[in-house]
Amino acid sequence: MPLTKKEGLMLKSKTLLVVAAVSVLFSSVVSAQYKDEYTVSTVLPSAFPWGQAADKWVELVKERSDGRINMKIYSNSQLVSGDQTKEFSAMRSGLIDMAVGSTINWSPQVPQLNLFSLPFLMPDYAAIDAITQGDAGDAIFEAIKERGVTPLAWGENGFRELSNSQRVIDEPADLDGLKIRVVGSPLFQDTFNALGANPTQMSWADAKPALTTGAVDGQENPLSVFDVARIDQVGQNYLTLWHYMADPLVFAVSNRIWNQFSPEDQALLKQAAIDAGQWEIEKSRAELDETLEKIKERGVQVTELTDAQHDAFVKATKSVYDTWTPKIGEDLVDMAKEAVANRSR
Ligand code: X2X
Repeated sequence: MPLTKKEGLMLKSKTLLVVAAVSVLFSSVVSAQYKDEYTVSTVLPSAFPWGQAADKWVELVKERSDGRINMKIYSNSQLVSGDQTKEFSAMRSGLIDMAVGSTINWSPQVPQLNLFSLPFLMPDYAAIDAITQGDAGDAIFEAIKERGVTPLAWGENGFRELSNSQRVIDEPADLDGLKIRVVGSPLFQDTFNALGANPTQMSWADAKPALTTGAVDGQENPLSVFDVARIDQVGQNYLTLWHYMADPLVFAVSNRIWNQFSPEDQALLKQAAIDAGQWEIEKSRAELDETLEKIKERGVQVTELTDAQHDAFVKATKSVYDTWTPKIGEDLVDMAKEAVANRSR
């Protein structure tokens, strides 16, 4: 039976609707398809344990997915023009897919991450592990997730030691008036102000030039960073092993990207991150003694603190806890302190 003009029009518009619906469906399927390559941001490249942690993750994921999931590392914070404190926001907004990042660099966006920067909270590696592997670590991962990024595993940058170009530092008074490069949240300003120093917030990209020209007198970084970046070559002749804090690394994926992976691939990405993190933590801890020897051989004067000297630094920085515990969260700080007190050694 031939269609009336009205029926014909209705059919046409229905067909159009179906076509439109199918194309919407199709494009959403297409957008949920995996990318050819995922960007992975790091600050430090492959010469450092940090970069090696990212390399390992990429390698394991490629291998275990039979080449279906490919990730490419962009080091030196290049995806955020060198400003490492923007890495977390860039991941959240979808500009960066994944990262292996330091708790220091993400602390401006995730206040809970300042926990690790509380001076002298963690006396040894067992203390770091007690926090990251326990309830406090879980609470921190939840806080990261709530802010738009899915954390998968922990890695390690290391205990941060203090270097400078001017003098031996073995008591707070030695820091008086020294210009110290710091990065991350204002917590570091508070710590170094409490010690009488003159802290300046600066990216890693700007740090070495500033040390070279003498714009700053000192800096703090793990021994591996001091060694590989050859910080001794820019006049940093004095190194104090004060272990005042350590920054764990976090392997993470932007939530938007995470939700596009199948549950099986999410599990694959996570297990690979856990394995890469464990591998890197063990490796970087095992290399430490040798690294310190190398640094000493280059003529850097290394100072170890007696218990009394150490206590003087602890005492001088107590005020940082008063200011920052409310910002980090009283419960989280208590949980972490308890984990440290009950750690197995
Ligand atoms: O900038 C630093 O000091 C570094 C490389 O250790 C971090 O990204 C926190």
